Amino acid sequence: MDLAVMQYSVDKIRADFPILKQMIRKYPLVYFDNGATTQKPVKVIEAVDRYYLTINSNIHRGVHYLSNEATDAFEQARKRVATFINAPESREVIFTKGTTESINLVANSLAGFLLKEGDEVMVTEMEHHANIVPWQMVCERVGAKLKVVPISDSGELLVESLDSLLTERVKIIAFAHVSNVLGTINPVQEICAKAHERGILTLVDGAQGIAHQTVDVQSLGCDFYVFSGHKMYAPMGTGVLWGKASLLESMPPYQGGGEMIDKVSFTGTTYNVIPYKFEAGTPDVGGVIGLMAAIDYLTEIDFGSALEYEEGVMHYAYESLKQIEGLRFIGDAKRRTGVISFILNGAHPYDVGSILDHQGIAVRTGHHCAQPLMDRFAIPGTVRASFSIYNTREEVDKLVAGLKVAANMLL
Ligand code: C6P
Repeated sequence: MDLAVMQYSVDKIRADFPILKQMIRKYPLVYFDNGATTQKPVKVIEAVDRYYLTINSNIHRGVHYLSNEATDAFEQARKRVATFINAPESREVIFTKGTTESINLVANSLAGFLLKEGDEVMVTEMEHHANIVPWQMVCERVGAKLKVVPISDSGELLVESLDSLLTERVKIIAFAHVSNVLGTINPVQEICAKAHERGILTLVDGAQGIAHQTVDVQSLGCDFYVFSGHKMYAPMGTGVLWGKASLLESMPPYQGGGEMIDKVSFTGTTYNVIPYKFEAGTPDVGGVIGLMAAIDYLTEIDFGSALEYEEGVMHYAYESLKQIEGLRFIGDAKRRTGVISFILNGAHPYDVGSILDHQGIAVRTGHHCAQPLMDRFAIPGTVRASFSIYNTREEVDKLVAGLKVAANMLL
């Protein structure tokens, strides 16, 4: 362990997240639902507050002082995101409402540009609905087919199956960086290389990757990388689509409206340059400024050390949960991060989650918006503990004790 990680003070980090000090049902809050959304540090909340208290104004439109200040801050945020994910150019960063909107944007835009009848779109068995349904919808519209990459019992993609699955009909493969149920880290570079050898586009759903990995879109080698701000300590309603400039430039817009146009007349409209072509209407300016503050916060605390610390807590949880009789992990990939899913044999995940909630412990239960994955394992759902840079080993001990209470009551 290097010095920076040894010096990582989780108490100091926790003090930045006042929500964690709460008592829930007379117990100190234990928050293990970070995969759904992370809590926000004071610096992010203050940045959003400051925006509304001092420079709230619409952007790219005004000549007045406030509008210029807000525009500058918004465009500064775009640069900050570009640096955070090592994008070659900040105009490749498009602000959206979140991962879901980013995927819908790419799917719908490609439907008017690349996808034709008889083509295929490839997703995987471990995808979130947000990376299945938009593709299904556009496939239906253009007469293309959705194909699925299978996974193993341990929850790893059968990457070798790509050699036969990636035929010349496949136009894009869209897959998760990290599974929101299994925690599996997919071999992004290898998949992208296989796809690109065959001229196939790649979209990486980084919703669960962005807060648990340092992301470098150039070294990952994908064409599109999408994520949500709210899963990386930023406000809800913020998200990013990163795409290669050459692709974004050739793609048609997704939504029409203000800001995305160059010239409008009743006989026709020409479109703005990227990124604005894909940012129709007034964006969540305050939220995007909050996203910039989240990136600044992660940089300040040394994100790399924070991630190493978090991995330690997750591994401790994995080893501790193993000791619980009747607990079965769903997903046992060699490379994993962020989440641990399990079932307590015979008990419904919802009942387990409710008993934990009565002890102040927040986990997520259910299908996690991944019903095809639940079908793959023939289960109705799982209990999922998802981790963050502010969780502690003491909290893991509480989770284990809470699960023992649940097991006593339910089994
Ligand atoms: N998963 C969870 O697992 P939005 O709602 O647009 O911010 O993110 C959608 C999404 C897309 N892909 C993956 C891999 C995801 O995990 C998610 C969101 C949350 O708890 C909510 S279902």
